[in-house]
Amino acid sequence: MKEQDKFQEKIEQDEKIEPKDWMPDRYRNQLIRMMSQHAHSEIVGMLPEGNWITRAPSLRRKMGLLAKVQDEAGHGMYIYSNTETLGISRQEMIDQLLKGEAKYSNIFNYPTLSWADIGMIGWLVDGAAMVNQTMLVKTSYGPYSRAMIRICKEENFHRKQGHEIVATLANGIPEQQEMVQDALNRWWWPTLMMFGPPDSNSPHTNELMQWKVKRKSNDELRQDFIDRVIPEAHQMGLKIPDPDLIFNEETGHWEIGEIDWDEFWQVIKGNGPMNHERLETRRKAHESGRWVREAAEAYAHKQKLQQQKAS
Ligand code: BYC
Repeated sequence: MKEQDKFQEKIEQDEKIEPKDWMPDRYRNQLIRMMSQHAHSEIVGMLPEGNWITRAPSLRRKMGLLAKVQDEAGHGMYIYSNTETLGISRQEMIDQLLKGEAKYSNIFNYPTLSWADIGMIGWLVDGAAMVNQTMLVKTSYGPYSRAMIRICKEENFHRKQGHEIVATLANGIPEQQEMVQDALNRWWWPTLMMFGPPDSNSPHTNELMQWKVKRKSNDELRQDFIDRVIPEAHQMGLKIPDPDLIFNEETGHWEIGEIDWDEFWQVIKGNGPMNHERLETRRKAHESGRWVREAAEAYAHKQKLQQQKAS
């Protein structure tokens, strides 16, 4: 049986493709694109939240936020390692990010203006990420699928802590209620954009679904999220900032107004409110970590020499 046929049969039988298996170049490159973007999103995603660690309103909230940001770093490292199994080095991926050649999630190019934004990132953004990542647990590439199992467990915890922050503010004094509603107004539409462009304008979806890399399309996942999150918002007394929002009794689904796709394309092209600052921060962090990488390399080299001497 030809390699291509064996590969196709595995996909059809829902067997996982593993790093040493033969795979079409296009499958490999699509995964490198998608997984490296995912890893970069986890790393850049630490910045808007990290911004609030020193200003968290209590020790308990500070500890929760510190742990969450640390988890995101772990997810980034984990997915970079996973992507390395496809034949690209972590250094190459990081260089692409720092040169501004790689994409990362649109959502992290918006500022975190108040403490309520931290609740929104947990409840709304991690909630959206989880809908997408729960689907990716079933992706056809073995290492990515296994990474998603662990990451989803942590993301679920993040979502709960975000929900607790949002619910507390929504139940608070009028100023807190106003602050949390303002945060929802700013994060709602960019969060819906996280699922990617509409299916009719998504160049990669068809191919990725044929290979079972993606199991659901961008619009299907967006709808799953909308149907889940709107009742939660209403339960907390929050208003969805969409004058066209209606519940369709016949289909049982919420229907939203028009998403501003021009804004999405602008943000992912590098023209969002925080794109420049996010990349500058990453570049500085990379530069100031240089001595640590060099010291680790020198230490590893010394260890190797000592082992060679001893044997
Ligand atoms: N942002 O054909 P399409 C997190 C790009 S982080 C930016 O639909 P595809 C968290 C897309 O790359 C979670 N760009 O693509 C971390 C493509 O451009 P290129 C991050 C986007 O791959 C810290 C073009 O638009 N999750 O949870 O079929 C704190 C056409 O798109 C976006 C992942 O990365 C976007 N939102 O579908 C808190 C999940 N959407 O590459 C939380 C893994 C699209 O041709 N990725 N583009 O230049 C995926 O599931 C899929 O790649 C996407 C896009 C659904 C994102």
